[in-house]
Amino acid sequence: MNLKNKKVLIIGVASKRSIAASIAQVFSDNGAEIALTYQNEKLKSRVEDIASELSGNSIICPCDLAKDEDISNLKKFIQENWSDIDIIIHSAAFAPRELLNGDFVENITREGFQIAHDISSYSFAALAKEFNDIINENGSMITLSYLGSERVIKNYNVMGLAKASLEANVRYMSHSLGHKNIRVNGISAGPIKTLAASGISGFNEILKHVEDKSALKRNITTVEVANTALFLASQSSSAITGQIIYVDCGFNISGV
Ligand code: NAD
Ligand code: 0WE
Repeated sequence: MNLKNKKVLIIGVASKRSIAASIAQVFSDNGAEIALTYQNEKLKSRVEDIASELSGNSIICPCDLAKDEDISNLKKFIQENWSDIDIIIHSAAFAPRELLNGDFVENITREGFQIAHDISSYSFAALAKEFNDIINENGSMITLSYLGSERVIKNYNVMGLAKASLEANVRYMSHSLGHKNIRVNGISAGPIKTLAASGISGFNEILKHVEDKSALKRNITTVEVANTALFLASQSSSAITGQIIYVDCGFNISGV
C-alpha cells in the first residue's frame, strides 16, 4: 500500500515496543513522512532514536495531551514544517495506576475518572478540533481501543469506561469530519506486552487466555496492528469510517 508523500502525525511512542513505534516503521516503509511526539523529556531520547531509524525524513515535537497549549504548539509545529497533514494516529491512554487494580466501585474517584477520560478519549476529539483546518481531503484519523470498552475485564476498570467513550468519539467525529472526506476509525487490539501493560497484575493470564480461546489460538503482534492502520490510512479503505476494527485473532467473537 502506498503512502508516498503522505504526512502522518503519530502520538504515543514511548518505547520500541509501542504500537505507535510499529505504525511509524510500517508507514515510513510505505513512503510516508512521519512526525512523532513525546510526552515528556524523559521519553525524548527514546523517541529520537526511533525517529532516526525510520526510512526518509522524520520530525519530532513534545506533546503532553493533558495540556491545551501543547496541542496548539503541536499544530504550529506541523504547520511550520509541513503546512498541512494527511493522517493522525492517536495511540495514547492513561489512568492513574491505583484505579487499574482491584474492585472498580471501591477504587473509582472523580479525579481518576476525569484523568482517564481526558487523556484517553477527549484528547482524540481535541486533536480533530485543533487540526481540522489543515487536514487534507482524503485524510484519516485512527485511534487504538481495547475490548474492555464493551466487556468486563478484570482490573481494566475505569479504562473500560474511557475506551467506551473513545469508541463513541470515533462515531461522532466520523460525522463531523465526513463532509471533508476525512475518515475516522478505531482499532480494537488484542493484548500486547508494551509499557502500557507493564505492572498490570494478571496480564500474563490474559495473554494465555487469548492463546487458549481465540480463533487463531495465539496473540497478536504490533506489526499486525500497524498493517491494519496502514489499510485504514490508505485509499483501500475509502468507504470505511466510524468503525472499530478488531485485530485480536478473533477473540472477541469467541463463545464457549
Ligand atoms: P505504550 O505504553 O507504548 O503507549 C502508550 C502511550 O501513551 C505512551 O507513548 C505514552 O507516552 C502515551 N501517553 C500517556 N499519557 C499521555 C499524555 N498525557 N500525553 C501524551 N501521551 C501520553 O503502550 P501501547 O500498548 O502501545 O498503547 C498504545 C495504545 O494502544 C493505547 O491507547 C492503549 O490503550 C492501546 N491498546 C493497547 C493494548 C495492549 O495490550 N498493549 C491493547 C489494546 C489497545
Ligand atoms: O489500554 C491499556 C492500558 C492503558 C494504560 C496503562 C497504564 C499503565 C501505567 C492506562 N493507564 C496506565 N497507567 C499507568 O500508570 N491496555 C489495553 C493494556 C491493558 O491494560 C490492562 C489490561 C490490558 C489489556 C489493565 C488491566 C487488565 C487488562
